[in-house]
Amino acid sequence: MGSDLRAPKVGVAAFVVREKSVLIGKRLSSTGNSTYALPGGHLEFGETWEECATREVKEETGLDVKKIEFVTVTNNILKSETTPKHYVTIFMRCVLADPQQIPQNLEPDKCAGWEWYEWENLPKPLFQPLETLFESGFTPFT
Ligand code: 8DG
Ligand code: MG
Ligand code: MG
Repeated sequence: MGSDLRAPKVGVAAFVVREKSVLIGKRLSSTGNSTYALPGGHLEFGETWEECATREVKEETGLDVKKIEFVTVTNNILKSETTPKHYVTIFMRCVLADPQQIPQNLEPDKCAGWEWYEWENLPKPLFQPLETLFESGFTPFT
């Protein structure tokens, strides 16, 4: 007890919703490499979930978002990674502050590019936490 230096991390992922679609990108990061996922990142010390979602969406896509709200949380033990990863992931939902704004790929070392996909027509393979959520019947649309 207490000898395991590994600890679960907190991830925040954002459903940026536009009509029936969500913004998805192919990951180039080591965790979940080549799988499709939402914009998002690690919760920083002192941040609210809303602040983290807003910051990560801006850093990764250039988009400004509003109406940021909590939707669900998942516990993800990623065993297929080179070193096992454990994330508690907070899923937030938001909409574009300016519906005309176009996503940019601002971290091309981490993402192949951002595209809008309808929820019933998501690209494959999804990042495992998103796949699990999708398979559970969850929808980010109310
Ligand atoms: P940062 O250094 O900018 O803080 O982090 P990042 O490089 O942007 O982190 P990330 O891997 O994109 O996100 C952090 C973790 O959040 C990720 O490793 C696992 C968890 N996570 C999920 N589902 C999703 C998802 O759909 N998208 C993103 N981006 N992260 C997710 O469990
Ligand atoms: Mg990030
Ligand atoms: Mg990220």
